[in-house]
Amino acid sequence: MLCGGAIEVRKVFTEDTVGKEVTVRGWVHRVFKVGGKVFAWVRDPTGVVQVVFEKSSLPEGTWPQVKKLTRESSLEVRGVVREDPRAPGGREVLAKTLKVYGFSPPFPIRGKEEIEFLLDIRHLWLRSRRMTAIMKIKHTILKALREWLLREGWWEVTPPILTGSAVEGGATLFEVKYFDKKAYLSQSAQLYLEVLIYSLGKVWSLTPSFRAEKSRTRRHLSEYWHLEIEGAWYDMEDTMKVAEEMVAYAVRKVLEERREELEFLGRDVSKLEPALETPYPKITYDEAIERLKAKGFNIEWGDDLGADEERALTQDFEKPFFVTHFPKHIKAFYMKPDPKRPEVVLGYDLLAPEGYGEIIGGSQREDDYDKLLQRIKEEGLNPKDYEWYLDLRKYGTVPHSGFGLGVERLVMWVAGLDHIRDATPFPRWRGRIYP
Ligand code: NSS
Repeated sequence: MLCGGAIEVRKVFTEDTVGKEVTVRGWVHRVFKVGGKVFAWVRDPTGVVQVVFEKSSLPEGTWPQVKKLTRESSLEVRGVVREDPRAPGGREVLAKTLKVYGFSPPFPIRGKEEIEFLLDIRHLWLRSRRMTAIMKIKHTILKALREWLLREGWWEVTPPILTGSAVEGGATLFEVKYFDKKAYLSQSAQLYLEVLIYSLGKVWSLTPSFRAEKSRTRRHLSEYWHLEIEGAWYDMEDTMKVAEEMVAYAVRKVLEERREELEFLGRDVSKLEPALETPYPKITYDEAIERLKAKGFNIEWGDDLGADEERALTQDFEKPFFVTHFPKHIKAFYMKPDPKRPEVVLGYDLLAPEGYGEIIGGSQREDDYDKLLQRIKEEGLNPKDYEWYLDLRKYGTVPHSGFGLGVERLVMWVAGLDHIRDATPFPRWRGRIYP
């Protein structure tokens, strides 16, 4: 039961309501007149039910209101549930009373609108069944990731968003005025999580991360939700296990709890099933380059893998897979070089299949003071800015590893979206910050 005695629309169908009186509340999804009757499909967060209005069943004075009902009018209806095979879901509500909360002028979305227009009226487009389905899938993914981490004993912590230093390189930093100083919006909580492992051991956080990406692509936002973990005593392989188990668990939960939404979106769920089974395949960067050359790519050892290269690699796998041991010079300063092969790092990306590509980036961290200092200098960073970070290697250093997962990237793949913008209600990218 909802507040005020109403029931969720879904329950009209799932509970023993036939012949009984119920109250439902929501918004008019469609309204049409047939014969002397008015039919309204009423939508709430749980579903859509057909409500039938007949003048003779309603109190005096209600009929003029019924005739004024438009799409997106908000209302509460009390009525009797009856079976009718012509109604969606096989049941409908014959209205006995109507309370309108707000009529709606003609709704600007009628279907077939251009994407730019839909983005301009995002605040209204978010009522669509498509966006609702995606937001529910995102909810279930976030819940599952949390559940997994809490079950496995990881501490949730709250790193800052305003920061004094770059994690992932200066090129994509958003600068903000911080009183009379400069500060930056966080690109990653990693450095703070590294601090916290010295007291808590295994930590995670879910925060917005900001990247001033210059180009507009289908998989980059300038603000996204970043789930990051960091574990003391964890080596690279240990965190890869965390990554695959967590992702497999999230996919399982979505398949269990959000099948209806996946189907509504037209997602081929058989494509997700292989991801339930771990471990995920692993290839090295060297092997990735060989595979790409064999596919006709003009690429050399040392080049970074872009979206096209990643997409090509995903053709070889039906589940997420890791690419490991990237060349040191294309990765961040904090990654630990492989002691057996110092030109590559103990770092990895997890790529989602079906062309989606990177959803996770992680590594073992450099835990030696002198080597880290040298890397900071090589990258042209100011060691003064990283003094506190270097201290972690001075006061009882410990081997440790972690990763960051782009929540919208994961949603994009699981829900089968063409563009990352729909994986978040209010997308931001270069040139767009509305609403
Ligand atoms: O740059 S990452 O690859 N890695 C880090 O930020 C590490 N400091 C994380 C860590 O080890 N704690 O970003 C991690 C993930 C990446 O795999 C994507 O899934 C996602 O963050 N990501 C993005 N999602 C959406 N939009 C943009 N621009 C974006 N950039 C990264």
